[in-house]
Amino acid sequence: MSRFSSYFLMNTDDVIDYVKEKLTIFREDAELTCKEIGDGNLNYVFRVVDEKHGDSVIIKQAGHTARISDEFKLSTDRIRIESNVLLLQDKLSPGLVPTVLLFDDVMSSCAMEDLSDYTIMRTALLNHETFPAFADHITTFMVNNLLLTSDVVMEHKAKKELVKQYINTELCEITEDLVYTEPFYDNNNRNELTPGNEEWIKSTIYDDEDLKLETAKLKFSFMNNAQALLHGDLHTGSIFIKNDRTKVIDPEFAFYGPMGYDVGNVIANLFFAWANGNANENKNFTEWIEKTIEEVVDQFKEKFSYKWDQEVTELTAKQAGFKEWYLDEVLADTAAVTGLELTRRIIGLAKVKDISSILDSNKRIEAERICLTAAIRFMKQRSQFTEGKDFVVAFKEAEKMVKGLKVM
Ligand code: SR1
Ligand code: MG
Repeated sequence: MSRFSSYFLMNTDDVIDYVKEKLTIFREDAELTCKEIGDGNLNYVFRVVDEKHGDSVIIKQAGHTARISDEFKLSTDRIRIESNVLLLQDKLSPGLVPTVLLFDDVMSSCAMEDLSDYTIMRTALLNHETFPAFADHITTFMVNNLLLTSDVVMEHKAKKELVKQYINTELCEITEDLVYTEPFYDNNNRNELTPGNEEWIKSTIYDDEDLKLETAKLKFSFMNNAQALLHGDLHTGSIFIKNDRTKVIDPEFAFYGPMGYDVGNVIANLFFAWANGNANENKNFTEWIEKTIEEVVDQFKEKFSYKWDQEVTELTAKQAGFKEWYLDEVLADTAAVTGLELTRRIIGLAKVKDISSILDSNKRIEAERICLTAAIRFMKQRSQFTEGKDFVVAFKEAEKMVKGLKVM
């Protein structure tokens, strides 16, 4: 009987036996080695290499708790969601996700293409590398996956079937707590404030009752607006990149939610890269980030509008003015989520290296205040962000305010 007919958490030796039993990609005389390479918050990721011929594969396995903390008890169903979403995204946006080779319901694991000739985008951005094709790739990914899974295009009963398949109770709860709730309230023990920034955050965020009203509205929109099948965690740690190629990984938080959730995550994480570049006084890099943010928003709008005209099937959505109204709503959500992500990564439990690796305390405090000052505006004034430059201008005004300069 197979060692893998009932679930257990594998170590590197188990994974070598596992790939020998489950996959046919390695040659007879392969000399397999395995390393655990995961650095995410939830799962275990193994890279298996045939040292003799150079073939390789990734095995990802879900445990019953999150890697970041045992406090999060999680269903291993997230691997089913991730595998199926990757297969679907590969059809909707070919070439922009890794190939899935196997999904194993018993071991809660999947096998996929090894992307080790790529770099995790957050790591590359921490080295201030630039990627001219990124805006084009990520906007194609988002437009295709979001628009083509929405009621604008899909037959509505088929879409509701997908909504059912991608109910993601526990991972949505993580987002509801870590993104939409905890960062705004001073009464939980998971927030971690940077020393020296506590009082400023208390008066600027925790004490802002109007802001909390807006984040309550946004939380209910996240929970109730089943607009499209989201990636659900589209930060720069979920993207593998090299000069001319981009691959989006890790859609385990996928579910039907508001489209702006994905777009806003991309924008916010580019702003984090900007904050790191700014703290390290790399103007070429920050200018590239600003240009890229503008391109992401503007190319998203342009491609969305073009694809809408090609693909729309719903009669009422063809009504003059509806597309423009719909896109404005998506952009308002995008702005709001940009603000939410900027806030939660600074105040909440799950930090980003772009900020936490700024070792000079004054520079880190300044970077956090710039991000949070802009974040408040993105959330409260979300309907005012209709073009790429609106995002960049608001962020640069926040920078000037924090640095004590007059805003024009
Ligand atoms: C407990 S998980 C913390 C964060 O890691 C994931 O990548 C998501 O962003 C989540 O919010
Ligand atoms: Mg992840």
